[in-house]
Order: sequence, then C-alpha cells, then structure tokens
Amino acid sequence: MRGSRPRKGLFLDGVGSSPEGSTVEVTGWVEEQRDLGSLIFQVLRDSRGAAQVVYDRSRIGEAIKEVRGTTLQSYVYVRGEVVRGRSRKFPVEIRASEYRLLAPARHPLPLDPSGSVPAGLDVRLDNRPLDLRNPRTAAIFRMRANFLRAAREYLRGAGFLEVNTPKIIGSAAEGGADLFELDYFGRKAYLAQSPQLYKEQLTMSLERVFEIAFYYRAEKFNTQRHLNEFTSVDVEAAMFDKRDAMDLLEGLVVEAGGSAIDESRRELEELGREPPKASRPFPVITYAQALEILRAKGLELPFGEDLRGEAVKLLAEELGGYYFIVDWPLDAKPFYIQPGEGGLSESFDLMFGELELASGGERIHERGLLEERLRAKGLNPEEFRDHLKFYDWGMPPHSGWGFGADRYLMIVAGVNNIRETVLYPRDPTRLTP
Ligand code: AMO
Repeated sequence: MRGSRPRKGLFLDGVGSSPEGSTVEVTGWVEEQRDLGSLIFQVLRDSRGAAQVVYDRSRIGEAIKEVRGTTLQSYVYVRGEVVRGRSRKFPVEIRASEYRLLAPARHPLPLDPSGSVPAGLDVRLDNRPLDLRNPRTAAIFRMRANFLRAAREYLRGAGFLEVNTPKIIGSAAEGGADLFELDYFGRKAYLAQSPQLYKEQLTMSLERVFEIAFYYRAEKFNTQRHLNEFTSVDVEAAMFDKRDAMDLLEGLVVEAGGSAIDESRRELEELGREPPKASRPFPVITYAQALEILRAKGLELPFGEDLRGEAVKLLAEELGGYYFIVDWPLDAKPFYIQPGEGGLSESFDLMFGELELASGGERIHERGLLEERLRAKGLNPEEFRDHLKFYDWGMPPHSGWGFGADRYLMIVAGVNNIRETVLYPRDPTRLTP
C-alpha cells in the first residue's frame, strides 16, 4: 500500500521474540549503516530497543539506492521478514522487502546520539530531544517515570489524595527572598516556591493530601544540586506527628523507591548502575549530635548555624547513605514549624550523604502561636490574613514534608549533576530549549 501512511507496527524490542518467517513492520532511527555493495546492514533504534535490518538488492531492488543515500539518525520505515541473524548482538534480524525514508536527518548533527562520540552536558541540554535518543539518557527518564508512578501508588496506598494547588500565587509561603515575580493583570503575583500553605489548609477537610509538581526558586544558584524549577513530592497529613511523617518518608524511599528500582532493572543495566541500599530504619541524629560529630572532626560551628558545604561533607563521611537530622534550632526553620523544647523545633531533614533530600516536620495548628511565629520571623501576620482565618475553623494538628524528586533521581541513577535528571532544566543561565 505505497503512498498511504505506514504504521508504527512492532516496537523494536519485540523483534527478537518474533517467530522466524513472520512479516513485521517497524520504524526507527538509523544508528549504524554498513554497505557491502549488494548487501546493506542497518541498525535501527526506536524508543524501546534496537534491531538489525538487512537490505539485499535481490529482494528490495532499486530501493537499495535510497537506503544507501540515507543519513544516520534519519527516521525510516521497514517491512520485512524475520530471519535468523549471524551476529551475537542480533540473533534475529529483518530482511527488508519495503523501505521508506520518512524523515531525513540533516548533517552535521550537533551530537551523536549513539554515544560513541561523547558530548558535553551543555550541548546535550541544548539539543535535548536528540540527546534522548541515547538509551542512557532515556533510561534516566524511564526511571523517573517509574519512581513517580511508585510514589503515587505508595501514597495512595497510605490513604493520601493527590491534589493540584496553584503555581501562580499572591503571597510567599517560604519567605520573600527567592520569589519569581510576575505581572498578573496589573497586580503583583509570584510563582509558588512550594505548596506549603495550601497543603496545610487542605488537612482541615481532606486530611491526607499529596502533590507532585514543579516549584520555583529565584536564587542565582550555581551548583550541581539546585535548579530554579524543581520537582517536589509534598505530603501533609492531619494527626501525623513528626515520627509518623518520618516513617512515611522512609517508606517513600524504601518501598516506592525499591519498587521503582525493581521496575528499572533494564535501565539500571543500561547505566551500569547498582543503586545504593535503603533499609529501614534510617539512622537518626539530632542537630546537636551533628555539631558534636563536626567538632570531633575539627569543625566548630556555633549553635543555630545551618549545616551546609564543608559541614555536610564531614557528616557524610560519618553517616554515608540515608539518614535523618532532627531537632533543628527553631530559628533555622520556617515560621510554620512547631516549636520544641529549649529553642528547638519538631522538624527533620532527610539526607543522603551530603545531599539534602527532604525536609519537614510538625506544624503549628493554633492561630495565636502561628501569628507569634510570623512576627518572630519579621513577617507581618496581616499579610497572611487569608491563610490565618482557616485556623479558626477546626484545623487539626498536622505534619508533612517536601521531597526533592530530582535529587532522589541523582542518587538512583548515579549522576552528579541535577540537570541530568530533568528534561529541560532551568538554571540562572538556561531558559531554552
Ligand atoms: P525545602 O525548601 O527544604 O522545604 O524543600 C524541600 C526539598 O525540595 C528540594 N529542593 C530543591 N531541589 C532542587 N533545586 C532547588 N532549588 C530546591 N529547593 C528545594 C530539596 C529539599 O529538601 N515547604 C517545605 C517542605 C515541608 O516542610 O513540607 C520546603 O519547601 O530536596
């Protein structure tokens, strides 16, 4: 049926299990081409796998000229018979009887998706759709999808409802410094830094909610672990205390992460990666213990100082994999965190080595105390009026956390730059594609 639009037919990972002698239709990008005169061998790759096609003049006739003139990475359609192959890599191959060049690739290409000529990260990101033809790059995004699926299933299983809260907001939730401002029909609006206030509000009716979304921070980050647009898995639950929230978070890594890793065996093989073990319970140290560990290692930090840079490097030497740091000084935490004893707070961070993966805690649910904490942080309760009024209508005690999904993917996939885990990363210098 020449002239009509060809079908996708079989995905290429299905060719190996097709019976010899059967006829298949496939499409894919030309990854390799070897011309032996009257025979041409082509390796085609699609989103799922690769297969070898043999073009024999006696079978395909004049179309062999079109095959010969096809550039690498062009998208082609082939119809042919499945036959036993001669190479170890492709025990079966397709002997073509019909060939169509669907979309030629114009050379020179900015990068070689086969990966045989390595490209720098900037070139790869500038040309991301082409970079994604590289199975190693695609593997990271398959794993990402597997994790997000597993996270949704895990949280639904724990009785959480998935919600979607606004990303265009009227006031700051996490403090004003790193907000992207925009013009909203003549009014000032901002991009959400987190769903914090919404998810807390929702516990007063829906009780257990979660959201997986992009959030925005307007800091001029120049690190391997910060983006201006990042993905967070956020939860909030009525009647959860700090320990309940930590248990749920541990489960996200061990159960949902474990299920995603099991589902990603093929991708991990592609990356030559064995993800680090995660077993419960994760070690827990207090902020005060962290300071002691640092002191023993020769780093003296004043109480109240945030743990970053050299400090978390030293802690990672001691603690390795996943661990919690709890009981942070109240001043180091946002206004909505429940105060604890002696200037501490009912809060925690989940770390992996030196990387902060999540933070959370118990929240204030009494209006008076929340107003007091806002003032103590130099914020004006009047500006939070719309949020505060909800606390008069039966706001349950609640806890929650926010978990950096991109950072988690760095750990599982074993990449040291967060930009590798996001399709189109946004950093202070990168706004395209
Ligand atoms: P926090 O600001 O600690 O907490 O963010 C939670 C987690 O999100 C990830 N993250 C980032 N990842 C990449 N680039 C960034 N710029 C970035 N900023 C944050 C980190 C971090 O641990 N509302 C609280 C959470 C809560 O208490 O529920 C919050 O936003 O992995």
